[in-house]
Amino acid sequence: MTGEISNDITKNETGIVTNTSVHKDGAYFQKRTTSLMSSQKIYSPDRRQWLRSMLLIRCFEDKVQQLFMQGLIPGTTHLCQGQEAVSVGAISAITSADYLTITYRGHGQALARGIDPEEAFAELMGRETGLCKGRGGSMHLTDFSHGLIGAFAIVGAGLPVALGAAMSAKLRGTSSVALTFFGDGATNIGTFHEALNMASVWKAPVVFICENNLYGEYSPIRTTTPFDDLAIRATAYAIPGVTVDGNDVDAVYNATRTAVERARAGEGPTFLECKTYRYSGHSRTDPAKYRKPGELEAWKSRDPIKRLGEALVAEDVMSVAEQDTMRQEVQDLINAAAERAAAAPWPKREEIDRYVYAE
Ligand SMILES: Cc1ncc(C[n+]2csc(CCOP(=O)(O)OP(=O)(O)O)c2C)c(N)n1
Ligand SMILES: [Mg+2]
Repeated sequence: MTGEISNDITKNETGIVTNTSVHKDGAYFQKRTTSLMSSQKIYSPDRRQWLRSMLLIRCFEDKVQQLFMQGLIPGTTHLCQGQEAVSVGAISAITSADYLTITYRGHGQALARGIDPEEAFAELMGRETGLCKGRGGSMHLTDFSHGLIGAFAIVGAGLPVALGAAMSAKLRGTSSVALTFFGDGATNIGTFHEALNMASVWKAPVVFICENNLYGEYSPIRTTTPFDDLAIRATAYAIPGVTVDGNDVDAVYNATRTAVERARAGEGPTFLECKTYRYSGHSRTDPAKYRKPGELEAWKSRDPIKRLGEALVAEDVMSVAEQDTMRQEVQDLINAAAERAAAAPWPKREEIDRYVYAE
């Protein structure tokens, strides 16, 4: 396990890779994948919409950076630029009746779930019109009406909450599932292991989605974790562990779709590892000097937006000119949303602790 850090994976025709060291003959999950993938067409995913959604997240975070530098966003921010395909691909595979938990790096998932960018900006700027009335900020984008039941700054804290939502859905006899997003670093936290164990024993309808971006704060994964492919950890809990190219939105969608169908069919959880990379440092104060020379550039050449854009051109789904128009439309929308949010009122001083606890 020495040498370059790499997230190279080999893709089969479904875009999914099983962890060969776990499933030597590829039998278990490959088999399931093949049989479940056939129903995929029913959903006819709108890949133009995926492109728009990824562009929206990218532009939103460019604007977040600007607003932060202007002193309009208090605290800090954790950007997900480079990781957009995980949010968009996975969330496209669930319905409005499903649940999700996210982390402090959660702008992408919140927007992919349909949160209004203006409400998100207002939340980051601490305004009364924000998603959580400005009391939560960047790390806590939560909206029960979208099934977004929590954004957690405590590493690993979202997994047991998603498991609880999944078990509640199961016990109530609904077909809802829960997705929980977390980072590679979270797989070294106790709650990760407790949640996978319990979910397996109870066959909970939950999908554990790890965004393996190779770093936990300032530490490369090699210095904290004894192997590269985190999907191997699923074997300890007798659930499928699947590794996908997290910069390939089609692959993320397909893998999540399969895992969600498995969960809805009562067959229990899946652990999905999405190999990806964050372009920025851990948070606003991190210049990311610990990266290897050329690493960022190598990942940018596999940019998820660029890749989908090129695929849509190659497949005659969308021209470059149409994509330019879409980018401009998204940019205008983001500029207008940020402007309106910046003009929104602050919470009243005497109400500053309102909404923090249940009333
Ligand atoms: C329980 C806990 N321990 C430590 C921290 C400090 N901390 C914040 S983010 C982070 C790194 C997490 O890395 P990863 O799970 O890979 O997520 P990423 O930031 O890469 O998305 C750490 C250690 C924390 N918030 N919670
Ligand atoms: Mg990480």
